[in-house]
Amino acid sequence: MNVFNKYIAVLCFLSFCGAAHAQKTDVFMGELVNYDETKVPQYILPDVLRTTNGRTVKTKTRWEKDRRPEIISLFKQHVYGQMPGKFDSIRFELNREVANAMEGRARLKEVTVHIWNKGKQLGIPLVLFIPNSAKQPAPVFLLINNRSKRNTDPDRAMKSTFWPAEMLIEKGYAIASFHVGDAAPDKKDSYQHGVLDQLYPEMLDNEDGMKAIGAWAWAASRMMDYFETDQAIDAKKVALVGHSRGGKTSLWAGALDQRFAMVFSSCSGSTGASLARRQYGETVSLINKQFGYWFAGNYKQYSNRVNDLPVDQHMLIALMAPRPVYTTNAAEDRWADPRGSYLSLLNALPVYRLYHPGTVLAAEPPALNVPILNPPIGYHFRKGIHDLNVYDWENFVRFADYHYRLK
Ligand code: GTR
Repeated sequence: MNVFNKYIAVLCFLSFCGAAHAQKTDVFMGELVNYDETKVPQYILPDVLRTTNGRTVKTKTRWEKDRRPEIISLFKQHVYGQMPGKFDSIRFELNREVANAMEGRARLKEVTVHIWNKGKQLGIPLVLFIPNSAKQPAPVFLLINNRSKRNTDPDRAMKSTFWPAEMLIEKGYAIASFHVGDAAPDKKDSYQHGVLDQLYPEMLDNEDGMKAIGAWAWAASRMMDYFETDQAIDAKKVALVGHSRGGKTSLWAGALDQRFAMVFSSCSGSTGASLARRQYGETVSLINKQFGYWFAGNYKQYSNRVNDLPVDQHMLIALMAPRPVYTTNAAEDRWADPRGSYLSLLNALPVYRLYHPGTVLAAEPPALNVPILNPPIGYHFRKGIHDLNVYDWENFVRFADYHYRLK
């Protein structure tokens, strides 16, 4: 049984017993998984505004020139791996276009983004619907799809709440998706077959080379390259969306590529939005054991000494500033440490305040299904399980509507 199924099985069992909140520990892969707030160890987060040589950043200029690049290199070196500098060429092939998709409400484009490097080529498919009602280039939501491709069926024979394309079109947004497997298969024995072995094999030899999450984030930026060429899309309004492992990726991609105007990260948990030092739910040790191929080899060094990490995940959130970022959690998803994810947002505030001095968030997470939409750091904690669903998307749209209007 994989961890996700095991987790669901444990949750079902707990709900059945009516004891979902009583169970405070679980054992997984030989480790005790903590769900007890009183057992969260004391920890000190790295100061997001203090440089490694001890200077405190007080202005956005110093943040942008000194601390921001430093944090990016720390995440590269210790967590997600180095990113490739360049490729030789890129070409966008329009494979199929349907002017009257969705009963006339949208134009469908199926594009393959071809990238060449050192004589080798990789093609990553992109599916895109653009609202026919748009009078000007449309803002777009790009989903990093880590589930079945059937969720983004271009023919709409299958409709999924994971990618509710009709709803987004109705609200005036374009919606797009690429599949992680086309950049790097999501399996520990084959993740290298794609971006890594075709274009950047050197990444596989280095302990700080990017692995699957780096490759997915890199692919998201290639989709952005495409949007910059499509006249029907407003490339200044590309919002990146990811769920769980895809949500870890949307944050990392948004940190690296500031062309993304907004980032949404659903239930991203460990090495996504949640603080590593809390060691609540999935820990660095457990994620490295099960999903080591997502991260740089160096990350394994921190499995049992998480307090030595020179970063924590609030610093990843801070890298979005001043752009709006929105994260979510679900009540039945303690594995992803909802509280630890909210605390990340709170601890990213000092950076947002360099740009928007009045930004405030309450000290405690909001009640269930009460979204925080107006600060540039948005959040909701909803009822239900680990998922990306219509409630999430509705709030993403409300958040985007609000923040794009402010611009
Ligand atoms: C889990 C994993 C989480 C999360 C999740 C998902 O099994 O432990 O970190 O990424 O998968 O992607 O659904």
